[in-house]
Amino acid sequence: MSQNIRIAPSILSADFSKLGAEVSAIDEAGADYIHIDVMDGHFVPNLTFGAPVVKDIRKSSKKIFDVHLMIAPVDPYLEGFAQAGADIITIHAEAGPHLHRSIQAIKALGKKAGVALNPGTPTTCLNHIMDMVDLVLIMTVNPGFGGQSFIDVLDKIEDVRARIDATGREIDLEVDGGVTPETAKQVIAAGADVLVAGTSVFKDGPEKYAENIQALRG
Ligand code: S6P
Ligand code: MG
Repeated sequence: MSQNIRIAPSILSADFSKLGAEVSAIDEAGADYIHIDVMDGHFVPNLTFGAPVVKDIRKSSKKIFDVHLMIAPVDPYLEGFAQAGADIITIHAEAGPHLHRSIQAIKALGKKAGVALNPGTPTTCLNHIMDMVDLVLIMTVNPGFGGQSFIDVLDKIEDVRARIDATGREIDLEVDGGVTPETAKQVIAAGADVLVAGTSVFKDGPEKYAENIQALRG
């Protein structure tokens, strides 16, 4: 089966002193999605930015804004990110007790809904929501920081690929964390079709972004 591989550079690894220019640069370098890591210092041990920053960088690219909310609670903030220009809003299965209701809320805002699973979270949490989601994000690091080493959950990616194929629906299988040209081959072979990458895209400066993105396409 030919996979439509998409690359989603994570702006967590960008130069925050010129974030708008960085978003434009990865857009022009061939990014398919712009992966935006929102962290609250509570659900994950790091802080990044909120909806106002997403709103401001929205004018820097027309590409899909793939917003990854590593926050808890998540429900109070969904509308703000939707209004800021998110196209996909991904929440963590571990972030609260009402995953089904949170996904309903994202869909009601007219946005695509993603669900993220940390490395230790079993795929059984997908059992009752596969007919609602547009993206499943399999974390291959424990979230919070870029530049971490890849955690091998390839069997989990294969499981989710089978679950997605069984639905007959168009659902992205996104992988996030420690994605390099080497690990990209492995996760693509396991069934992933959207690859998040920070360090391996943003290293060596803007003149290398296009080459770095291409190197991940396998
Ligand atoms: C968690 C966050 C990720 C990272 C990702 C990309 O840390 O959800 O999106 O930014 O790990 O960074 P890297 O350097 O691992 O490719
Ligand atoms: Mg992320």
